[in-house]
Amino acid sequence: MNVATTCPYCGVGCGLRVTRAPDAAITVAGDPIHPANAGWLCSKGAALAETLGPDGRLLHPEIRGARVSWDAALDAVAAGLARVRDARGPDALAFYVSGQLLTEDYYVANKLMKGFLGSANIDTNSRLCMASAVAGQQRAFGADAVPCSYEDLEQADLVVVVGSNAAWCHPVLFRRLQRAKEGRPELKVVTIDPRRTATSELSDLHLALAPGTDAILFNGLLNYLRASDRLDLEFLEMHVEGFAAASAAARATAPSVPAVAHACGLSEQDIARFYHWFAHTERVVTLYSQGINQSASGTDRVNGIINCHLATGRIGQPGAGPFSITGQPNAMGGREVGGLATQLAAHMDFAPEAVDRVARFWGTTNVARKPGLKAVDMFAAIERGEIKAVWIMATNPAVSLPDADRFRAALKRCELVIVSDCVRHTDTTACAHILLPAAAWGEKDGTVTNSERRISRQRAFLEAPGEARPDWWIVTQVARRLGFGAQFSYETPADIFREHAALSGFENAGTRAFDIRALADLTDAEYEALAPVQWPVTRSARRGTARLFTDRRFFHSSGKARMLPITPREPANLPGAEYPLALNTGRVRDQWHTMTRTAQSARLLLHVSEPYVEIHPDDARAYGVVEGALARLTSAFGEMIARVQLSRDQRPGSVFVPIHWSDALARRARAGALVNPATDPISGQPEFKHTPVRIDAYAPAWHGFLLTRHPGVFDADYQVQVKGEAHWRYELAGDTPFTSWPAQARAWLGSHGEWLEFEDAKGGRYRAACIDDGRLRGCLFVAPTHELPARAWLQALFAAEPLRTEERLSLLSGRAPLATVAEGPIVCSCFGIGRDRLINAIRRDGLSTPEAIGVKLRAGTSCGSCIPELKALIASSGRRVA
Ligand SMILES: Nc1nc2c(c(=O)[nH]1)N[C@H]1C(S)=C(S)[C@@H](COP(=O)(O)OP(=O)(O)OC[C@H]3O[C@@H](n4cnc5c(=O)[nH]c(N)nc54)[C@H](O)[C@@H]3O)O[C@H]1N2
Ligand SMILES: Nc1nc2c(c(=O)[nH]1)N[C@H]1C(S)=C(S)[C@@H](COP(=O)(O)OP(=O)(O)OC[C@H]3O[C@@H](n4cnc5c(=O)[nH]c(N)nc54)[C@H](O)[C@@H]3O)O[C@H]1N2
Ligand code: SF4
Ligand SMILES: [Mo]
Repeated sequence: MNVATTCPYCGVGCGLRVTRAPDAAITVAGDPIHPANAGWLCSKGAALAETLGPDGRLLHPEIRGARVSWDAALDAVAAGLARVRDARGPDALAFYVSGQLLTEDYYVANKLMKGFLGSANIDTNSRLCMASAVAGQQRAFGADAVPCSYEDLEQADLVVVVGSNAAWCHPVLFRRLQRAKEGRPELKVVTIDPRRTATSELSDLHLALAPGTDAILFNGLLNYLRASDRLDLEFLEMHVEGFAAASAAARATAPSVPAVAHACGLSEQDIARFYHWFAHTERVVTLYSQGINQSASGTDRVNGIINCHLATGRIGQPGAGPFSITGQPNAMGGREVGGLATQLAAHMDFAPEAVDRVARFWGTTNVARKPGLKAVDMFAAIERGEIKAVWIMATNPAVSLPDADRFRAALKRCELVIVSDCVRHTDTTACAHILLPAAAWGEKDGTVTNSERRISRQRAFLEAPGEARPDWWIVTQVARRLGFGAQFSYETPADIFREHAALSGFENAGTRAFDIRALADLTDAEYEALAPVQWPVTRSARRGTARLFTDRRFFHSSGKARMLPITPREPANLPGAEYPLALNTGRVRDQWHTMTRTAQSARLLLHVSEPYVEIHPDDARAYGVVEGALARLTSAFGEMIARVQLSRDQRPGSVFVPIHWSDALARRARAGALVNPATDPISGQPEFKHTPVRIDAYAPAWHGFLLTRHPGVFDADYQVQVKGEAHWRYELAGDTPFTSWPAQARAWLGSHGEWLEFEDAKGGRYRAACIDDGRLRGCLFVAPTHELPARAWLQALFAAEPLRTEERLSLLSGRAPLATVAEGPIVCSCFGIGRDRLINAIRRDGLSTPEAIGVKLRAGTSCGSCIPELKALIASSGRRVA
């Protein structure tokens, strides 16, 4: 078997080749002919085969915890939705869906809610992700259309990466940029991010601006372009409206380089350098992501960027344009079907003629006539009891919403909560009355659209386990039970795709950007074989369209693009006496969101295995927290505990926390609990990057770690579960001491077998290992502080043969009997090469390039995702942190 499909993680949309050996072993490799990645994969893509196991899957429908048949579950969903609609009206219903659904799933969910249930209360986690980019593009271009292609990054002479950690979040795209720069060192890269990241390692200039000041920086740029006569006056005259107002606002709010430097906390020289490069380079791409979008002024920030491209005519040309990169594999597909509550379908809004058109196309009289509630408003309406029934598909809002404790509590009180997921135990499935087992990646068929508008097929290569079924099937079955069988008669994803493509072209005289009508009559075989293609795909552009706006026509009725006057605003709440630091939240390289899939791979957990808070050493000193210890972060909304990591890459005054941990894997480690639910007034996107917080040392009565062959739940106040090779690791801490550690150890690990123990009861220290038939079954190490032995050697013993004598003797020291090379936290996941070993080799052998490291240690020679970190290690191995 050899199947071409698409990666289910980030919006780069890499093509994959999946093969199954005769012994059923699955191998996932990059597809050498997919235009997005040409064979490359990042660490997450390369580890996909490790996440396909049946462990933890939701296998059967359940109602209130009891297994039921599909018929019973689907009847209950349909009856529940109908009951609420009939009693309270359609706006008491809501669907909350996801950019991880396939386009076909998304299309039918949107059609059911907006066309037949008659409410527009269907919103998606893309509200948390891309909504500001969508709104900004609509304001500027008259359509939610991303102008660029990936190759524009390679063809540019200046790439400005703003609010994006692409090295970790879009690794293969970053790799393409890196290779372009290696081939053409004159290609300049500027990164703009309050912290230094793996991405900024590639840059010629890094602007560590004060959080939330991007609009001032770009207004300053617009002003500079005008003052230095670098505008494209002809383009402005012919193709743009709104220049005068935008320019006046820029002048008023960012009058000079010194003023911008002051407001953004940057040096005048750095700003002048950036402005000069931008002004004097024709081929400029500005790549932006969540550092721009996730803000209470995200839409304005997007338009501030687009303004500078419109003012210089740098759009619709090779190597030029403002480029919003999408996060999820099908964030774009969701926007195309109209999955946001603020859109109707196929790039149509709720204007009466659009409602009428869609109603005729769908054969219904019940189309919603006004926008529905945006994600945060939707959950607030659930909290107020106005929404009585919600169906959540392919997203984990109990973790990923801002103010997550509050909205989780709201969900728990909601009358009817239906959750479709492929995983049994998530923080959101814990709130559900009805659970519907969804088929997962590898088991379902359909299409996704990546960041460059490229539609690719996802193809099934596995049987779904248990009774799991594809999302489109589940929605279609419910629609039929609600009496809409004629309009939901689909038998295959291809049926749905054809209808979706036809709607995109329906009465579309070139006024709607999203147009794939040429795909509306694909045969089943053609759909099956569909090659990756960028929309629009029309009769005159059957092979797709790499770049938009090459004809300089935009989608506003004037045909012109629009510049917007931007008045920069500060984040919704600023740090002050009670909460003196700005909390920034984001991603780490090897985990995906709430970890329901990536945490299945022991290898991926080696890179970062525990929630951490990155803080500047000066702030750490001021707030009394130390490297490696635990700290408590508190905001006006909630709290979390995280391991302290000191870094001079962090801008003083702000701290960074990864978003990934949930109650399903940890305790008191959910970043979302702290996040301010303030949203952008236009896009409704929450301000995930700027919540004022306080940090202090968390000093529990005891710290510990436990290693075991079997997962479990332990009574600790702080707890993180980490899957390893042949074992599970638990990082633990507790506010109250146990009366007897030996008894507690036996309660947790089972009392049988041989026990090796050491106890210093007065000193609060305890170490134990239990052994079955010469093999380690578990161990527990406890101390009054965080200073405990490194875990790596003990962990490795679980995968090894029966213990050797010298290993048994060393067990309770936690240290290898013979001096072996210290590994440290893993940097290269492919070959398991750690930081300490790399630093040793860099220093000892004078390695000065990632290639030299690759020759010596192999690190970085497989997927290459760690190359930016290798560069950072080379650069810093002479420097010391703290
Ligand atoms: N490994 C991994 N990759 C992923 C994902 C994942 O979960 N894991 N998720 C995918 C998804 S859905 C998304 S949306 C993307 C997100 O991709 P990115 O947007 O690249 O990722 P983030 O880490 O959320 O944030 C990006 C950067 O914004 C910076 N930032 C914070 N505040 C500001 C500010 O005021 N101004 C500027 N200029 N920058 C600021 C942060 O310091 C951070 O480095 O990643 C996708 N890729
Ligand atoms: N603090 C903070 N919070 C954030 C962000 C941030 O930067 N900071 N970023 C936000 C952003 S950009 C995003 S995109 C969100 C992501 O947040 P979520 O969407 O909540 O995160 P995931 O873990 O991807 O959730 C996907 C769920 O769908 C399930 N699933 C996977 N495949 C399928 C399928 O085919 N069908 C079904 N039915 N289920 C499936 C998974 O098991 C998982 O439970 O987080 C947002 N939250
Ligand atoms: S860059 Fe990595 S996570 Fe993103 S699509 Fe490619 S392989 Fe998947
Ligand atoms: Mo996202």
